[in-house]
Amino acid sequence: MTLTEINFDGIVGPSHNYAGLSLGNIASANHGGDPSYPRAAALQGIAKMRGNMERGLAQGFLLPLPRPNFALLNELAIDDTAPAQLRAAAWSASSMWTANAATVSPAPDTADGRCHFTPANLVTMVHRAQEWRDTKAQLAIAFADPDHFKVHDAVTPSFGDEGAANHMRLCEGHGSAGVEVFVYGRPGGRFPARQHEQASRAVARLHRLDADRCVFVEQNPEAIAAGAFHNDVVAVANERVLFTHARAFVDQAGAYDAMRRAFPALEVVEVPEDAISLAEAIRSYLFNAQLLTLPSGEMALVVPSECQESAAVWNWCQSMLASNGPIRHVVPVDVRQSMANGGGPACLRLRVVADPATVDARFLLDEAKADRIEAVIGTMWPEQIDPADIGTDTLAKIVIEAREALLAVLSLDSLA
Ligand code: SUG
Repeated sequence: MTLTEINFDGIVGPSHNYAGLSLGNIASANHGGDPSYPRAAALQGIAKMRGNMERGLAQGFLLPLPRPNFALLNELAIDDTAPAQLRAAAWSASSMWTANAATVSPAPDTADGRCHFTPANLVTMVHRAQEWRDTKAQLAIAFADPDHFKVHDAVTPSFGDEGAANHMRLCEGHGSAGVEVFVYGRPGGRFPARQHEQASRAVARLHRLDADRCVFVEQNPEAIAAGAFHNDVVAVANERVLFTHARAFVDQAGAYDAMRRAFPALEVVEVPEDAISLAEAIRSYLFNAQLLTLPSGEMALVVPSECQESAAVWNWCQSMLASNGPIRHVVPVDVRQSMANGGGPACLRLRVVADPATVDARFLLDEAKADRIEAVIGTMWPEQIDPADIGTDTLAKIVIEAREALLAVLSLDSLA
């Protein structure tokens, strides 16, 4: 039994578009109404996955959800008189951001020794709230083995839950017992606080975590107001390391103390405001990075290529590499199509710790399968979607056929 971290990236769906749906997500607001390029977006995602496989890391994927979502269109009686944003909600490809698919507690952390998943209810935004049942259906196939996995329903919808985007795990190694850090926001600020404390606490109980190995910390309301709509826009953890902006939490020192009490080996890599402002951190998405342990044991930070375009951010990365810190590599990747909707490298993946042999192999990636997926994307995914295409029968047909072709190639037709 070899417990390994497997990153499950969302394959960008054929309806990927910019509808400006996420209040508090600055990139989404800035790009609402722009044309989108679903084919390029999906290929950028595959290239990121290939990069991580080349680094020797295990890679899985989750599939686009069915769009347009006719169930949502019917339930809300969405017709031509409905607001444009509501019509667009049923077409959103937002399930590509699989950091929001679920909260995952690996087997070493749970009382029953199984890896637990709770799909995120995502109730704050209608275009995301429609995701969880279809997400759960995929998780139930991918992690079907009841000896190793438990897939729950989403938590009571009245408490907003955004999944792994507001959850971090500290551990000596991925396969050893971890301390799980739940980060929530308090409502009442300029933008919605999407993660409710009681949702986090419910997930910790559902996953049967040891209370002494759970830490609950509050997001800095100033960070949410500046556009950090999820904690993973300003902080990321891997094994002993917490990489964070100095203004991520409402009580920064108190947050470190609480984490250290539960996990004394904690190493904090903190970026001060005078090196990189909160605004610049959010613009560049430096912290929405994949912090990965390479087979050599060294850590690499996979960052969006936008980080190279910010002198402050790139200079800081170079000085970090020159110092003797725990992060030894910084790897820029081009995920610009996703970034324009507020999704960086970290948003695009769900981290699972499991023995790959216990996971349904249809959800695991290798080079040959990546070739097959790329071939479907290259022929079936629309090259461009303009806002006026959303809602048309022509686009609906293309999007449905594209997804079905992908499911067929992966022998996952049961999800059709
Ligand atoms: O929920 N964007 C997503 C981005 C999610 C990023 N995920 C993490 N930080 N883990 C969101 O705000 C934009 C859709 C639009 O505007 O068309 C959107 O849903």
